[in-house]
Order: sequence, then C-alpha cells, then structure tokens
Amino acid sequence: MELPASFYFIADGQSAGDILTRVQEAINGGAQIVQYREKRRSVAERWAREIMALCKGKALFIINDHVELAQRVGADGVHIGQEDMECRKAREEIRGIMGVSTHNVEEAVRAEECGADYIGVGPVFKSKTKTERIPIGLDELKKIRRAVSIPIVAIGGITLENAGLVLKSGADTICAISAVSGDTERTVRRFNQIISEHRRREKEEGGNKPREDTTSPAGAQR
Ligand code: TZP
Ligand code: MG
Repeated sequence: MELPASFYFIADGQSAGDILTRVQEAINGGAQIVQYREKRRSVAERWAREIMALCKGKALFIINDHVELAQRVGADGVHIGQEDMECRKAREEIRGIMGVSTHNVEEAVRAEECGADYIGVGPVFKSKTKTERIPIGLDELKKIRRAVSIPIVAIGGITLENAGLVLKSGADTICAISAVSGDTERTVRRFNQIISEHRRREKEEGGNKPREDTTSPAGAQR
C-alpha cells in the first residue's frame, strides 16, 4: 500500500494540551495520517472514538498498541512496537493497516516479511521525547531504504530544518512530536509542503531514493 503524501501526526494522550484541539489543528494543517498513542487503557476508548470522528473522511486513523481497541472502534489500523506483539501474530489479528516500529535493517526486513504495511524508523536523530534509544542516523535509514519496499515513516528529532535530508535518505514521510508541539497547524502545513516538494522533485528525477543496486529484487520492486 501507499501512505498518503502527508505528515504523520501522533496524538499522545500524555502530552500537554487538549488532545482533540491538537488533532483538529493537525488535520487543519493537512495531516492525513493520525495516530492515537495512549498508555493508559482506562481512558483510551472515549478519546479513540472522538479522535476517529475528527479524522473521518480526512485522515487515516491509527491506534498505537491496542489491537483490540482498534478493532472495536473500527480504526484504519494499528501501530505496534517491537515489544508489543510478535509481528506474524499481529498480522493475523489486525484487520487493516499494520505499522511496526523498527530500529535497524533486521527488524525492518522482518516487519516487511510479516506483512507490515509500513514501518516506523527511528529515532533518526537525538529525540527529547524518546531518550532511551540511541539515534540510528541517516546511514542506517539509507540501509533500511535499500532493504525494504514498504513505506518508511521516519521519526525522532526531526524538524522542519532536517526533514528534507531525512526524505532524501529514503523516508517516504515524516513523523515528529516535539517539532509540532507549538503551532501545530502551521508546522504540519510546512512539513507537508516539504514532503510534497520532495515527492515532486523525486518524480521529476525518476526517483532519488538511495538505491545502490537497482538490479536487486528489493531495488527492482520500487
Ligand atoms: N519513536 C522513536 S523517536 C519517537 C518515537 C515515538 C519520539 C519522537 O519524538 P520527537 O519529539 O519528534 O523527537
Ligand atoms: Mg507500542
């Protein structure tokens, strides 16, 4: 599948501010993918339904972790981490889009083999939000790009300033938390402009993804 050429917005239940206002701002800025991330199960369903209503007809609605909740409310998909669920089992259970967080080539290849529709890759750079993981850097992102054909959502320390470089290194789209925590609508709009501009240039140039060996099966599929 292809993901929309859009910034990937994470609505975190723990972050400051009214979550519905923030989702609305992101959608107003043009976000066509919204993930609801909530570690507290007790409050998740109410917000999931309300966020999903805001997304209707405008953005894909993905729920982090909670497979069963996603099925119950009818979300478009689920995003799982390496620690959440074995990915083959997850594929059997998840109807709709399955996204998997990955941090290296091995995890990325495994996620693709399991039938993931996209992978999250990161943290690409040092992230204030996710401090426990060492950044993978652009070189690892390029290696992952060469190894898999499914869409890559890059995350971790990404800003308006470095987003172009991340896209050039093989990401299909961008996700950021800190960078959009201020003026969400305006910043999401700017990210979308950067993504659209990159895709336009890529089309003109016939694809500028970092592929060394375009005769390999992975390269040939793209
Ligand atoms: N996974 C890898 S980095 C990250 C997650 C959820 C957080 C990204 O946050 P920020 O603030 O955009 O660096
Ligand atoms: Mg998780």
